[in-house]
Amino acid sequence: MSALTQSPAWRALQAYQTVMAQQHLRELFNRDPQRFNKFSLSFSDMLIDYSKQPINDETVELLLTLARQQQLEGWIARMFSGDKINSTEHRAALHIALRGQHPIVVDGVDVMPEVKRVLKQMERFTIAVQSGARRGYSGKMFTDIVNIGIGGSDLGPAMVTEALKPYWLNGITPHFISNVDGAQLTQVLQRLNPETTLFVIASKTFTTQETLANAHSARQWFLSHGGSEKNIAQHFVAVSTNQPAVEQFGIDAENMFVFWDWVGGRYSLWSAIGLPIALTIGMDNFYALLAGAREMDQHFASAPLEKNMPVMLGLIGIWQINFFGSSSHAILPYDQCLHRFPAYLQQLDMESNGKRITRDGEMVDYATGAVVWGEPGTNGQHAFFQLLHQGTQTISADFLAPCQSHYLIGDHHRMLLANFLAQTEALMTGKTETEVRAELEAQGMDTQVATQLVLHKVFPGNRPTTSILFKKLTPQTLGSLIALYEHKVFVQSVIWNINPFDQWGVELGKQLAGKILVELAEKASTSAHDASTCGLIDFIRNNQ
Ligand code: G6Q
Repeated sequence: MSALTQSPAWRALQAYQTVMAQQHLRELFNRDPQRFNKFSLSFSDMLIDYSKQPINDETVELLLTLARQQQLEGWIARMFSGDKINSTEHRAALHIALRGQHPIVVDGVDVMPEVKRVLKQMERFTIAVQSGARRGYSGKMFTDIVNIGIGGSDLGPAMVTEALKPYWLNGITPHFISNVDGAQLTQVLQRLNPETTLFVIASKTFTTQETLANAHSARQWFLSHGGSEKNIAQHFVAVSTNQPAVEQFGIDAENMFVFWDWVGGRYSLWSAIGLPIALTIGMDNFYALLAGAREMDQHFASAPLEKNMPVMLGLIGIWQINFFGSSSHAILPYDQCLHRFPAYLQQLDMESNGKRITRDGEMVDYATGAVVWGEPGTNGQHAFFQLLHQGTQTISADFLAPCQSHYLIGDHHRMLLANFLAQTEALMTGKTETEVRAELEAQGMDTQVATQLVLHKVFPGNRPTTSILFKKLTPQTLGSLIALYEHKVFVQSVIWNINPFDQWGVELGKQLAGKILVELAEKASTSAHDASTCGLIDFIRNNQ
């Protein structure tokens, strides 16, 4: 057994889970009128309500004891001071420096002057594009930005630009190409004019197969649709840590925006990887995004654990995953602009905490990261909410919504919020057999028919949710919201004693595909794999 599962704090939580599991959330609310006040936190214009989680004062105390036992405060301080907490890659994890203001030293060098230099470079570039000082080869202004990148070099900027659509500048439309499936590139390019299209090739390593294939094909398209070799420099820029590879691709160093090995891919939207964001919403709004994240960083680094939003969100997740056995966690934004937020968080959380070896090199004997998934409300209500309400699994869910919408149309926003509130309330209270029977009788239903139907219409309730409300989805608020989840993931990694900043599982995929790519091009059958893989390779070959 691991030190963690043997520890007094862990055991106390295990014992207390059996107490809490016997109490319905409805009873907890009936018993304690202060429940909302006690189990909600607000910060800036954001509120987190975790009172609809199966907790009480004792649970919170026990979770905080676990956090202290795992030295959470020390780990937070280590992250902020630039320690190499990404131990398997011997790197710091300093996304907080990308939005920071104070010196942070890594390997004897303060990283902040470089961070500021690149931000200024981005600022000059975005102003030049937006003002028309930098134009396409025929003299027309750029109208379309195509970001070519995958994973961390795609999901963050794609999610943020969608979320901040109300802030898009006139005349510029962003597009994102990630999949190596030529369908995506073809479908985007067929709508574009090379004279007015700017390509951003985004890759930390600049060796990722999908990104390089898409970048080469985009260049080919540019050259075969009117552009010439000498125009490439005007239309292609790169964001990377690997200058030699960028130059080898044919992009001049002066059209390159750098970032650093201490920025993890899925934590990189705050760096030059955010260039398509800045080009789409303007640098001032990009700075506001950084400021929002910085505010959350300051809160995370300084608020006491019990008043600390990322800490409490992380600990509630630990309570669900490790003590109630939840293996899945739903992210349900009641905001269409956040429609890519679940996909973004899926990478952030699952790639960070989908690990089973501890920092000490031992196999864990407890669950780590949950499966993260979700869709915007109210769409989900007409799809998978059935399972949330009446299925056999208890799924913990985060509901997110802005109090104000950017889109003032009829009564839509009030209807959206009414649904948010009704769903979180119904998931918590449920509907008892007595209530259902009374309802059916009031409708005048025959008693025998009602008896047959009654169990189907019972809702057990007691389904845990956390509500996150904010005033309006501004760049600043979005920055805080993303940083909230980044830090929540970190909190959980500390409790589990795993490194959230590496991704060896992703690296494996990158190696395997390269080998099979060669075999797919060969004529003869292969016997170099298991029978299934060889059979599949043969089937593909015979059908091409
Ligand atoms: C993120 C991961 C992964 C990475 C992509 C793209 O944290 O490392 O999603 O971002 O594999 O890698 P490149 O940016 O190096 O092309």
